[in-house]
Amino acid sequence: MKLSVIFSTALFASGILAAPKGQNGIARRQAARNGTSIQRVDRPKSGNDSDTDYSTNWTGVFVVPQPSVPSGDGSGTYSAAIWVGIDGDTYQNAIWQAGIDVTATKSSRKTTYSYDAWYEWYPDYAYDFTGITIGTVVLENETTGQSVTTTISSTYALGGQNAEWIVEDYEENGGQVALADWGTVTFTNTVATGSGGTSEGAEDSDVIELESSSGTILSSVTVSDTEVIVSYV
Ligand SMILES: *[C@@H]1O[C@H](CO)[C@@H](O)[C@H](O)[C@H]1NC(C)=O
Ligand SMILES: *[C@@H]1O[C@H](CO)[C@@H](O)[C@H](O)[C@H]1NC(C)=O
Ligand SMILES: *[C@@H]1O[C@H](CO)[C@@H](O)[C@H](O)[C@H]1NC(C)=O
Ligand SMILES: CC(=O)N[C@H]1CO[C@H](CO)[C@@H](O)[C@@H]1O
Repeated sequence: MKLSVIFSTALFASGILAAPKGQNGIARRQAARNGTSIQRVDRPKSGNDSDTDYSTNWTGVFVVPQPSVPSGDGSGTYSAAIWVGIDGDTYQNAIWQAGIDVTATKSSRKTTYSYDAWYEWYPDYAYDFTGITIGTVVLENETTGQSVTTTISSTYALGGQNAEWIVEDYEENGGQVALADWGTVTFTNTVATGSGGTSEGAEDSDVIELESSSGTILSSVTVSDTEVIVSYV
């Protein structure tokens, strides 16, 4: 995932803004606007700088890293903030900044990751962006301990109204696939935590059985607090 933070158009060629020492903030920002104090990263005349992106309108584009718990450290929450900004080093009356917090939360069983995007015009507080939703999925083969993690973002914020445990006769090429006998699938640890921090088990869930177009019931579902068991019948 790449996150780009755009402060203004066509002013800064790179994320590196070098302030001449000894000027006050406004003169320094004017000088920066005039292009006289920007430490520019120029397109290389020869050679191949494949690590640098060039843009006339974007600054501060970075690839969001996956944070990890420092080796040897135990359970807990570990975070870092990554941001770009204007002022705040030599000029301390205001900072205009935006970025993300990356967090790794380690428990005895697993480590989860989360990302929050925010902006702050110091001395005001930092505000979270609500328009961007970032979702992380971790799939782990518990036999081998191998896992894959993917994080994507969307401007379609989730409503947070449902948590689902599903066996589906899915669609492909415009029609439902021929349904396999899946035997019995047991979803364990069926707990969902909402934005308010309250956790709900599956016991009071709505159960939806799978029914063929001719009216045959093809599934049998039982739910408890911590399990959803879906059998083919
Ligand atoms: C910026 O440019 C304007 C007009 O080109 C000039 O009047 C001004 O003095 C410049 N400011 C600085 C800080 O260089
Ligand atoms: C630059 O280097 C990258 C990988 O090192 C290569 O894929 C790319 O083709 C090179 N581009 C040019 C213009 O040489
Ligand atoms: C999980 O790992 C085991 C052992 O290597 C393998 O047999 C199995 O196919 C893996 N399961 C999945 C869903 O990849
Ligand atoms: C609004 C605008 O011009 N956006 C462009 C900024 O630059 C990037 C890449 O350099 C383009 O992809 C955007 O279209």
